Amino acid sequence: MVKIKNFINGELVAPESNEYIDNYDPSTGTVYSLIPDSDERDVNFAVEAAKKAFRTWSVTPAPHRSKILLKISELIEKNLEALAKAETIDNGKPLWLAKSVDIPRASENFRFYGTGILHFASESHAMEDSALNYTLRTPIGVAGCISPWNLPLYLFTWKIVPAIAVGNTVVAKPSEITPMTAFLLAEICIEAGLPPGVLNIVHGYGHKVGSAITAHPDIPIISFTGGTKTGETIAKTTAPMFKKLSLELGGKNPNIVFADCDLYKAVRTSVRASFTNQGEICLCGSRIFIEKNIYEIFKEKFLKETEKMIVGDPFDDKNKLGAIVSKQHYDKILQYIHLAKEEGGMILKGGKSIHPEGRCSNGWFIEPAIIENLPFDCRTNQEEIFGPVVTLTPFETEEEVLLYANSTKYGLAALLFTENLNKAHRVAAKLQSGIVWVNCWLLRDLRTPFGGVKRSGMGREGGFEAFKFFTEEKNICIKF
Ligand code: TXE
Repeated sequence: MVKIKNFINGELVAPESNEYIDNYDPSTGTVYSLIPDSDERDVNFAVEAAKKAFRTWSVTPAPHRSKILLKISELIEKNLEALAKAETIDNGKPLWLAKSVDIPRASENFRFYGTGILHFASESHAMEDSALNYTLRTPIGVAGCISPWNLPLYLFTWKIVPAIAVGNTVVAKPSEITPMTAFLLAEICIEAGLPPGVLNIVHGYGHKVGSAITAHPDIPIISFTGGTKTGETIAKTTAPMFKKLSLELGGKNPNIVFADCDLYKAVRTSVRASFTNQGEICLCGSRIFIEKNIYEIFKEKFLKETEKMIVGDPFDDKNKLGAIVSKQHYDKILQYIHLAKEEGGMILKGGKSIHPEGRCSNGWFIEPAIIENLPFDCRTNQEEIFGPVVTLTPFETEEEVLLYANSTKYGLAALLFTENLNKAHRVAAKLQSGIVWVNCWLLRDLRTPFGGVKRSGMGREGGFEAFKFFTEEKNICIKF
């Protein structure tokens, strides 16, 4: 039974408590490894190591920092198979998805920010009456980075790499539900020669380790990705401490299909946007609004296309969906499907738990659920389910569908399908979300600002936005 270790001051160490938490393989419902049950003591050791490392790392020339980050990117690529296998066992997602998306994107995160840092500059402002302003952007210190279980290595690296690239050091906590690839990344960082203390990983529960990070007086900046509820808890801690805070939270994203869309593209893209990664991506389009006069034809084609979303053993490439990440989340999704029925929803397809033959018979699997006949403002259409569950709702006018789309407390992403350019621009501008995809989904340019509005978060990740978040700005004005 693998005992995962914390990564503190460049070493893989046991938790002070010497206690461990069971780590489950969701495809089989069995314990397959152990996670350090760390606490404040481990966080304190990690912060001391990070503070010490900051003294040199923050003044290391960017080309040198870049070289190490690019080395890590290469080593992730070299270890793709092992990392993808580990991610699939830990999260339950299909192996083909971990190999084609999660792990390559983790490598890309190191490459993207490892090269971006070579081009990150600042401004100067010359004043006519002989004075010059210039802006200094300097690293802040020890950054606290906390990440979720749905895209474990992908989101963990998306957070820690820009922080380190600009010269901060990091104390990070991956989700206790999917810790394995962060543990393997620690070994890669050692091999790449990342100086001790630049990255520290403390595993364990959010309410113990996560809260110790957010409350630590020597961690002036926090970057969090996870549930909106947890985001609120963190903000309550950091606000009175005046910590810099970035929150990437939940979503309940609308997908608007107009009658003048390319129907074939709209159907295929909508199925992907509904069920990829078992629907456990906060960017999934879980509320599909279809213009009335194509509602029936869209529904028929969408149901047909969803039949390809076979659920089963994530190591069998024929399966498009794997296991739900934890028993708790599996139960939560099934409860929401039950709620949908209570609210008057008609389950057109799926929604039942599945027990595949063989090794996965005790795993946590749910057949993709398609539900219609629900009002736009019922709980099923307002609350984040974060699973393979979508609703179909007809609409007649733009005003009506914008009311529906903007009716939730979230505002992360939105999709819309139309071949009418004016309509695309007009509707996109009125959608309350941080990201809008038109005739596509999850097409990502890492330079773009990434994040949500309302209760989907605060601040933006991506490109130079991330570098600006992880640095402090100072304006110096010289009169001559
Ligand atoms: O969140 P949790 P989950 C959202 C997604 C869904 C949720 C799923 O929409 O709502 O996140 O992730 C730690 N103090 N996004 O259930 O429970 C916890 O240990 C400090 C949005 O994991 O909030 C874990 O490491 N930390 C996102 C992390 O917080 C605490 C993309 C997240 O856990 C803590 C992915 C506490 N009190 C998921 N309690 C986006 N917008 O991109 C828990 N944690």
